[in-house]
Amino acid sequence: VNGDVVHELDALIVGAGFGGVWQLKRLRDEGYNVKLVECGTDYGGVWYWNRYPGARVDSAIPFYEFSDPALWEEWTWKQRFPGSAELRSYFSFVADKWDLRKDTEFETFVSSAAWDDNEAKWTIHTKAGKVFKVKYFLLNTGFAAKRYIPDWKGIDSFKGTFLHPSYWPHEELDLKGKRVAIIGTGSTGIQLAQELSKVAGHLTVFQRTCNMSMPMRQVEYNGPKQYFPKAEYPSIFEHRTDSFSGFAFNFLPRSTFEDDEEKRRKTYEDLWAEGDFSYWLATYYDMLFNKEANREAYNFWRDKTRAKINDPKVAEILAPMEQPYAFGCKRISLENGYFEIFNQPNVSLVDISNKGTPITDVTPNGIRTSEKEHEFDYIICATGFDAVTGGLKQIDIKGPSGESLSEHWSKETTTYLGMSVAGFPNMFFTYGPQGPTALCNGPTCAQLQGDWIIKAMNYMKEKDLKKIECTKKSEDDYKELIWKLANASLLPTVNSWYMGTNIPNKPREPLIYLGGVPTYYKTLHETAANGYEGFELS
Ligand code: NA7
Repeated sequence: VNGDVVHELDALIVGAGFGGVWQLKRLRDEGYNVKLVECGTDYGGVWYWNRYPGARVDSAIPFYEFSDPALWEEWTWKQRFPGSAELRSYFSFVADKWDLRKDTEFETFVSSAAWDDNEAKWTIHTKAGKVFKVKYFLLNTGFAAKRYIPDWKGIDSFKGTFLHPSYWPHEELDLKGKRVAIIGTGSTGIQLAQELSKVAGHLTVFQRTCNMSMPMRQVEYNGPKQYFPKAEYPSIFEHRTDSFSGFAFNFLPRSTFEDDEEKRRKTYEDLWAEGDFSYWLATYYDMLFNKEANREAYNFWRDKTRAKINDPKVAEILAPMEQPYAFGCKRISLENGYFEIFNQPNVSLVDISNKGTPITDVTPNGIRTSEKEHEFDYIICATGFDAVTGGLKQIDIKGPSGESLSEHWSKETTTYLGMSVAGFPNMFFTYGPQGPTALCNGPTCAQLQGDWIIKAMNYMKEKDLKKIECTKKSEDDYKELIWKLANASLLPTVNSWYMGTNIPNKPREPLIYLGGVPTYYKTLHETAANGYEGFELS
């Protein structure tokens, strides 16, 4: 290609988080000539980038690790919900154990890819000018590869430090005694606020929408004993695909109002005490689908939460008396004392919703709202990501027609099975649009989808086929299914990254598959059993 050295491979994997690491290990075991490239300098995916104080996974162990016994028999976690640094150590352990480093290239950003129909291969270029020619292009860029910072006027004029948490510096940042602003109260904003409230001279949290965050109930381990005995792990991993969300728990088999008030209260109390995502994903099966059931869940959450907050005005912003949006239809976060920080004298809350005082611009000294200027040394912009599609669209990927993925998805996102796109042969992605992403945890998805992709590649090899591509019809039918599943739930009633509405002008559409892991798993299985139904193989 234009005289460059071309590296020929069976497959190029992009992204060294759970998805990419699993595929590298499995594909190599199956005898493929494969490389993994990653723009960071080490493994970990979101955990490589997210180093802000308090960064922590909110999926419990052992659901947030690989199911390979060679790993879990040896690896012992220190916490039920490990922090970012421990997760990076885990990735290093995995890389050594599976001997991944020799086939991984770091500091390698894939900038473009184009399909050559004559050769039935992808030509892939990196930013540094490296060229790969491969049969399969496997994207594991995750759902949070593209940061989002609103285009407020004046950001460049700010004299202090302005940063997005997923670009937190690798060296420690001394915020002791400083005036710190956090904008955004998603999982990141909440975790950060909990930690920074301990050190900042004054911390101001700017909230646009309240986060219906629930107690995490962290557990510390001082020895080999983990939350579940390791003897149970094989069965736990096997049964992940029986759970709607890929965990140990499932929705209750009864609806909210099948129980009388007393029984319902007891059920809520038990789920609340359990911590984890129980109150969200192990509750009555109709909670995400029925308005009244949802209101009941909200009211319990609201009362529990308000009881933690001293100032009724602050409580009204953090947990309004009147339900502001459907409970659980925006990503729920798990908290460790988040609401109590607002009882501290060094923490304040600013309501930047339309009912309050929205941010108008950033000034040399801080943040101006419709009410006044707030002065800061640090502004931490925890405003999230162009989630799910952003990481894929930022690569210039062109199929045989010359149309780019970004063009293909300009009006709406279409995929088949949340892993492939019509017009983009031999390209698969994991943890992306229209997969069980976000209501399922990363490693479960990485293994489930990764294994299916590898099975498809093996099938192609067995039958001596060159090209696999989903049809436009299967893409259209799948899109209809995605909407049907979403419309049966309350999800489309809420603005969130699940619906693409966190980014101005992004199409409003469900970006996640709401059928649950068991149905998704069954569909994948059936598709494969029927000779990759919905795909054209040639
Ligand atoms: P999220 O969950 O997308 O949260 C972003 C936060 O930033 C959220 O509170 C937003 O308020 C707020 N935001 C975004 N844009 C603006 C503007 N323009 N003005 C004011 N506030 C804004 O990102 P996170 O990084 O916290 O978490 C990402 C995922 O990581 C999370 O869902 C988990 O899966 C793990 P909004 O709610 O939109 O009103």
